[in-house]
Amino acid sequence: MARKKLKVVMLGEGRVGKTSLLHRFVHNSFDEECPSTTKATMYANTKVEVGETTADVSVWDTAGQERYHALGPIYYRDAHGAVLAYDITDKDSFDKVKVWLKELHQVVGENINVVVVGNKCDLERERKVVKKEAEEWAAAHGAQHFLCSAKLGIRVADAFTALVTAIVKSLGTASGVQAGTGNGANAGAYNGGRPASSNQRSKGVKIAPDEGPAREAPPEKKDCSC
Ligand SMILES: Nc1nc2c(ncn2[C@@H]2O[C@H](COP(=O)(O)OP(=O)(O)O)[C@@H](O)[C@H]2O)c(=O)[nH]1
Ligand SMILES: [Mg+2]
Repeated sequence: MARKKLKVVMLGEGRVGKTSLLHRFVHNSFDEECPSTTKATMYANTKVEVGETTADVSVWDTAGQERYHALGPIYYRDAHGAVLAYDITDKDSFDKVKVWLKELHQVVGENINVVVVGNKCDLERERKVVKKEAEEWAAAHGAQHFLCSAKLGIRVADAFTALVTAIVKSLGTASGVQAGTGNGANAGAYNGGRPASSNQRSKGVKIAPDEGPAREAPPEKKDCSC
């Protein structure tokens, strides 16, 4: 079984739900007040099995610096993938995804794997971003597009596991890939290295608890009706 150490960064405007998406993925929970007040840059460690590969994934979240587009090189350094998030009720946040992708490419190059997440799909009636436009833009940039709700736990695990799967595939089967150390300045263990919650459902992807064998992922909630 090959092992890979991966780094994934959360990108997108403030308030689109990046921290909430990460919490949903790692803890399968949602905090209405939102845990976005801490000052330090943080990351969450989780383990995802993709076929014959175990990926140790560090997902890095911002500490609010995205509001000034001032994430800095440590945040991006050695990233294998990015979750580009926008809020479906906020057109500007979708327009800014384009800026985030440009910045990402400038810092780490264009080979990085990306998924685009339209978050807050529970607020479909307040939608301001044209779904087709977002899907087409993502496809034109080689990225999968997911409509998610961190609040209701819709397709969040799908988005993350699709990204990890794409990264693992793009890296091939070579083992011992070195990625973000997860020890960058200002970083702190977000979840104490605990495994992601069991809300994964992508086929062929298993979440492996640190202390035991991998298990088949139980189903996540079904798609948004949007
Ligand atoms: N309705 C709804 N609200 C959400 C969702 N995800 C996050 N929020 C809310 O959006 C706000 C910003 O979320 P947060 O995760 O802090 O965004 P960040 O600044 O991008 O990290 C908070 O009030 C969250 O409760 C969602 O899927 N649906
Ligand atoms: Mg946040």
